[in-house]
Amino acid sequence: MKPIRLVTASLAAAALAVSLAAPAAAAPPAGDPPRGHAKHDTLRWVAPKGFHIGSAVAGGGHHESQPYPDPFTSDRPYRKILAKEFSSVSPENQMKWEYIHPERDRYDFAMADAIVGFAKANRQVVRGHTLLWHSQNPTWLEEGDFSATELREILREHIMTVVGRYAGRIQQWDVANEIFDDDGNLRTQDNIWIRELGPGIVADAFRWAHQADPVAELFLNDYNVEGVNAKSDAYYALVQDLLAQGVPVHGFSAQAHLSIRYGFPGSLEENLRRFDRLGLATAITELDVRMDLPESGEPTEEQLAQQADYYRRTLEACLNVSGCDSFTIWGFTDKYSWVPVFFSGQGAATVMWDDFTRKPAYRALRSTLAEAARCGAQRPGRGWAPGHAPRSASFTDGRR
Ligand code: 9MR
Repeated sequence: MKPIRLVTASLAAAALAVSLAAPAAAAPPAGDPPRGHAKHDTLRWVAPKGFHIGSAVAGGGHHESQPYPDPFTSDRPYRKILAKEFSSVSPENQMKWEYIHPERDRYDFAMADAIVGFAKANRQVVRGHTLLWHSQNPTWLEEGDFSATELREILREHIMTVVGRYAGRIQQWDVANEIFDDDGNLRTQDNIWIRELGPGIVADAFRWAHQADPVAELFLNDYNVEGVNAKSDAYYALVQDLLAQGVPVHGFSAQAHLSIRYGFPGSLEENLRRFDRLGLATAITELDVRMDLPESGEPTEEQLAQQADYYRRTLEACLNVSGCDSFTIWGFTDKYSWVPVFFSGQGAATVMWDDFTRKPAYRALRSTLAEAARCGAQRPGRGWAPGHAPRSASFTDGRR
């Protein structure tokens, strides 16, 4: 079914009229939230059937330098909200090379296993993040003195091991992350794989991942590719080249680390749509909307309203593109956000305050999801469920 076009919340009246004829809000895509929660009041509950609403799972990375214990394993209220609000989870750091493959001959799956187990218990899907990246690689890899043949085998073995371990349990993998710079040039210097092995290694990474898990949807993922620009153009060209070669690439995703300091990327929907037309899935994978904090440290009402508007417009753009059925925010609470750690003087980027109370941005997401469900905007869905082949599994030339 073609999604109902969402333009602004002011369409609520029209949506209400439609809702009289349409069935009530559909059940959550990945099963009911766990018992004991007010499930009707959550994002996953109100979302259109087949549409996955996700969050990053806080742990590793910047959290290790903060004055709190590991959020995912230590913060029970946090875990409860993660379970009840979301139908998809993404390890924020726990599947990155430095955590999952800390020594050449040793993997550490403990944290990743815990997340995949949590997702199963709470009927959530998982987005795997990430396999080929220039950042958060272990020292043994970045500073090792490997020949090209050895490096290629290291990457192949890593992908086969990690993807293979979770085969059938990961809905989408960010296979290649941030491989272009903002001018649309391949990162031939800071990405160890591309530097040492040439651009063809990207195609090989997809081939190995597909071999290790033929049902996972395999993505190219990046930031600053929300709008039509030099960087997203580079992806558009690359992906057509990969598809022409028969490489199993199934999706293109925009991270969407936005700031109200800048204008909203108004061509987001148009951009997602051009990848959709190539037969690819699209997704929003890391949305947050940061702001410059006033001296008081408290955002103004205007800032919060603008932030809510950015969240809503990002969600609407995704809902308006039929193959965009995965929408993930990069953490749901300011308590654990990466933003103040990386951007001095900025923050308040997520949809909940430190104490988990909801901001206007949370309500914007929920009402937009509910409106889409009321309008009958069910996702055509590639029917992903553990063990089920994605629509792309049957692809030969990359077209649906
Ligand atoms: O949120 C992650 C943070 O904890 C890490 O310290 C940081 C290190 O690079 O990575 C953050 O996540 C990034 C993601 O993996 C890729 N896109 C950009 C995200 C924000 O930097």
